[in-house]
Amino acid sequence: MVTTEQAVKQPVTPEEYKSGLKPVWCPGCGDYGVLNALCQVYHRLGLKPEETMIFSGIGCSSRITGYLKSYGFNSVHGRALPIAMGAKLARPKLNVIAAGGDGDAFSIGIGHFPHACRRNIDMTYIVMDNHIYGLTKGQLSPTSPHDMLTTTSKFGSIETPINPILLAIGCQATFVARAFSGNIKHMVDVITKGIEHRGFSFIQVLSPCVTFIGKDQFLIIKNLLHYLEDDPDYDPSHRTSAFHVADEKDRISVGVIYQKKKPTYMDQLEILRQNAASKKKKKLADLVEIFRP
Ligand SMILES: Cc1ncc(C[n+]2csc(CCOP(=O)(O)OP(=O)(O)O)c2C)c(N)n1
Ligand code: SF4
Ligand SMILES: [Mg+2]
Repeated sequence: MVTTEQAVKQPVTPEEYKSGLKPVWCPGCGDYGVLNALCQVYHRLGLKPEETMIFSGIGCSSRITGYLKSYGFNSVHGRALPIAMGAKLARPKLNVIAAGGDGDAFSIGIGHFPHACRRNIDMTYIVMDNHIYGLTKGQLSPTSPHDMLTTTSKFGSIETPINPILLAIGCQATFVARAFSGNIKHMVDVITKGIEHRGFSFIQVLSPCVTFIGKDQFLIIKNLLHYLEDDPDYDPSHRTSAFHVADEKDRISVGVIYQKKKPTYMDQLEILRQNAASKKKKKLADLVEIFRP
């Protein structure tokens, strides 16, 4: 979450949030869109580079930390979340983002995801989902569609893919959204809302791999997009509707799919601290009452 004090106008332009290191992503890779969107989000929120931290694992997408001027750490495969959570606990005033790919998040790193969701630490996790392992040259990932041909599923994948949005809602994440790297303006709105959310925000960005899936991936996704903002009746606080939207087969809904107010990990930690310091115990339930919508 960003406080009003932090959101004062800053003279840092979106371009100035870039580190100057030239990305080695393939021309046309969806991850360029995410990098550009993040720079615009920081600019819009008036966050200075020294007020932000970004952590990643390993993968093409995980390289994003090196391309931003904020504090950052390109860590080991699958470990973006625990490192980001630890950093937020140590420096709660800084804005913390964890970022990476579908393999990093849902293969080797999947053990961390449910706990990050249910813990509700005030931070944002952006998964650049291209349905494949890009860096290691096109192997099957946990989000690869059933039947997809990859270097490790030459006759089609026989595994049912993980649905990251269903998983996040099921694991009690308090902000769950989807964006598409082919629409940067919309992605900027979605990531901004995620950072402004008080608690753990998860954003799945559909970010095509033009090299190992092909240029068609952009067009296929674009033709299936449905913008939740265009539906005045959609209520992101309604969990059953969110599950339904997450599980659609004939279209891809983007925007804020689910959002709920809930005390953060730090809010509850503060109550525990107060209880430990005084004999008069305050119940955690009182805090939950404050956040009930
Ligand atoms: C412990 C460990 N196991 C395996 C690897 C090899 N490896 C590097 S990146 C990667 C998968 C990357 O896929 P994804 O997270 O989807 O990122 P993308 O490249 O698609 O953006 C793998 C398996 C590694 N670096 N470390
Ligand atoms: S291999 Fe795919 S994911 Fe990696 S940089 Fe190239 S297009 Fe992007
Ligand atoms: Mg990937």
